[in-house]
Amino acid sequence: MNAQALKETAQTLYMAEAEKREIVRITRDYPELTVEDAYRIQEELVELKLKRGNGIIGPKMGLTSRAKMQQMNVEEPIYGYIFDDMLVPNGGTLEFDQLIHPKVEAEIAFVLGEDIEGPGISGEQILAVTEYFIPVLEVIDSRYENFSFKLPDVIADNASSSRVVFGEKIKKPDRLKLDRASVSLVINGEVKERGTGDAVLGHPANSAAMLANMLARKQQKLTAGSVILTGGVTGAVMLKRGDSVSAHVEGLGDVSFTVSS
Ligand code: OOG
Ligand code: MG
Repeated sequence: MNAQALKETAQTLYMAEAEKREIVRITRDYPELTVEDAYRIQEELVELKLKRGNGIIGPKMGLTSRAKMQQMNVEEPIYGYIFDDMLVPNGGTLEFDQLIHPKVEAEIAFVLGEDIEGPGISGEQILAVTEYFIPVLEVIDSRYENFSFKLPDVIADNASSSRVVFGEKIKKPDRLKLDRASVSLVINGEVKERGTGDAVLGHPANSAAMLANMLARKQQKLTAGSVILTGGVTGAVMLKRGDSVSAHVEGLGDVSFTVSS
């Protein structure tokens, strides 16, 4: 794809989000779109959001668990960015009318006390500099028709990022084994999805490590203080108006929101 087409595609994705409009996936017209070009589109899209005055909360990994890979039929982890205008307060309301076809998933986020620069970073190195864990509900809202995409499409679309709800920031407990921690996603009082931390690449810290290594290709690093989402532990669940949603992460606590009616 040439530079002009990359910019135009980013603009199309940007407008689809702003106007809550589904679009046809890019790979329908550009079946040869590469992962590298898809990240270039994502960078243009990030640039448009920064120009609008939005700030980055932190990077996110996606498609890091088998459940998510199978559900979306994409076999490779990806990354994107969470912006400050995506924040919904814990216990707050998600405005359904602002979104296209939102889904929710339960995740674990990390906050590092030091910058980490790949390549060659391991999960152990991430854990050694982690200051906090946060239980997270991420709302994803692919801009593509029927949430149907291929790997380059979802990368270009900032990994379907839409909204995020953070639970309380928990100072890294000494003995918590996040890979064994159970994670449940509850909607209207019913457990819809359940998993353990090891569903995310064996340990959520491995996801953050992989992100550090992926960012190194662009001479970028994980920075101290930013919130790093490690990817849905379980499959994502479609949201309906009026839903009451919560997630529980063993050892970290709860996070919740309500969908507007
Ligand atoms: C892509 C976003 C994936 C995750 O946690 O796996 C993601 C999608 O499923 O639309 O955020
Ligand atoms: Mg996610």
